[in-house]
Amino acid sequence: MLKLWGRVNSSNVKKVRWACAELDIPYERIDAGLHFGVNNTDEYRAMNPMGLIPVIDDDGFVLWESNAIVRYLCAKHPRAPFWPADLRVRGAADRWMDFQQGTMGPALGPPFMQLIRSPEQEWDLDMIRRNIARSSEIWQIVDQQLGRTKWLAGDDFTMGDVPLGILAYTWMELPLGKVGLEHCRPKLTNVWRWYDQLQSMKNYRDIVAIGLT
Ligand SMILES: N[C@@H](CCC(=O)N[C@@H](CS)C(=O)NCC(=O)O)C(=O)O
Repeated sequence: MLKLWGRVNSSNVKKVRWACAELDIPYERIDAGLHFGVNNTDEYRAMNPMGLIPVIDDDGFVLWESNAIVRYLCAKHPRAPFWPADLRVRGAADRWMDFQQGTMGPALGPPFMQLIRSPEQEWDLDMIRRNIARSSEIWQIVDQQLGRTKWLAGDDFTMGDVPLGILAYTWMELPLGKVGLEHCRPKLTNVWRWYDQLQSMKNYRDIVAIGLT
């Protein structure tokens, strides 16, 4: 059976769990990361030299990098429309996955790490302000896309909605009021509509919307 290492509250582990749920892939999960440890052992680093979660072991094939794992699982257990059969739709889905890793994640990750994972006395307010303002701008790009299409890659829910769908939960739940930045989270019509669509999905509620801490 597929093995997955990673704690359930990690946004990158959520991607893999959500994909497994959409594709009906059974798996065994081993808690790892933060207070669970495991990811700093030599054994774990032999699987993933980055020492990060998630990692999967599929019958001896070890893979890390969450978006690569989602694509691997989709290709192995193809199910449209989640893994789009049309290459152009798949390309669009890929684009939004990469956009999460390369653009939204680097903006939203640092303030998340401070506001959720660090004590208040360690907060760097200038960095938080800068990164939240940048995240807000990036959500406007997502909003423009969602003004044109129901889901990020087109008419259907696909793997392309997974990485940003998870960060949408982070964005909506981040306690911006605590640092006087609530105004940086304007009610973007299309993002909010898409977020409602996500919230209406059982897998999203069970796997993603389970709290940030
Ligand atoms: N680019 C990597 C990033 C992985 C990553 O940063 N994982 C975080 C959790 S979301 C981690 O391992 N943090 C250390 C820990 O939990 O101990 C991926 O997408 O898989």
